[in-house]
Amino acid sequence: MRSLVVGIVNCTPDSFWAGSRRAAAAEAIALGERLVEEGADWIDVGGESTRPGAPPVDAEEEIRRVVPVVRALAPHVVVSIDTAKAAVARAALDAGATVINDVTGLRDPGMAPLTAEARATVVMHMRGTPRTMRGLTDYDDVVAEVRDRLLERAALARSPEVWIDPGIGFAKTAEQSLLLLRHLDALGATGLPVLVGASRKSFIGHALGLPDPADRLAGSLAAAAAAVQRGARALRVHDVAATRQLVDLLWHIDHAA
Ligand code: HH2
Repeated sequence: MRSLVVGIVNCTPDSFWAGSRRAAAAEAIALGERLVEEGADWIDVGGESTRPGAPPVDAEEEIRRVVPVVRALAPHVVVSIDTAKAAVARAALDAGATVINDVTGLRDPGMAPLTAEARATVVMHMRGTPRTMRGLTDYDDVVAEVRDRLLERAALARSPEVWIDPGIGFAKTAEQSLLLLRHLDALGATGLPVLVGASRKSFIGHALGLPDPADRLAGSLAAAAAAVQRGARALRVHDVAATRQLVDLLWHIDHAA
């Protein structure tokens, strides 16, 4: 099966890559439409940055940022709402989103019941909050611990489809993010579909000596290829056109006769 390409629309003034920030709704909608033209299978709309150290955004402000964008895009493409707050997920479902993407793995007690209304839920692994997660990277066996924790959290979701995501860069050192990608097949072995978000993240910068996310496209494509070859069924990316080519060519290679 060809992996899905999930295009990122950040309705924020402070997401970690400047190129992905769209503070005005009209600009965020235009980005989403462009990513659909470039071949995105699904668009992930978020209104709160989760970069290390990011300040929290209250639910009212997050709803103000995402709802007009979800409402405009949802008639044309599958839209997920990237939020940790049940109130925001509620508003996004009402505006047409059909997938919940929760980086905290359904920590808000209101979130699990809401997943029953979504056709799919993405449960991501993280520890702590964006403010505290950099200090929470002690694991005996990061791959096994992430897998086991994801299975526990995924069991709370009520959607017909439940995805798991290792949370690249969330309470992980750069080395741990590389290890999770290297052993991604251990997540796929659970039987749940795996989504990976490695696009332009700092582990690429650490490995290649590229401090500026603007320089990390080729590294992101390498990470995407590694993920697809280890069973990832969806890639959450900023660069849809390039990732679409990558996914499609890998598919052609795998099906060459
Ligand atoms: N990464 C980010 C945000 N949401 N959701 C999932 N499921 N998996 C991820 O890896 C993931 C995610 C961070 O990337 P981005 O949205 O570009 O940055 P920011 O949080 O600064 O807006």
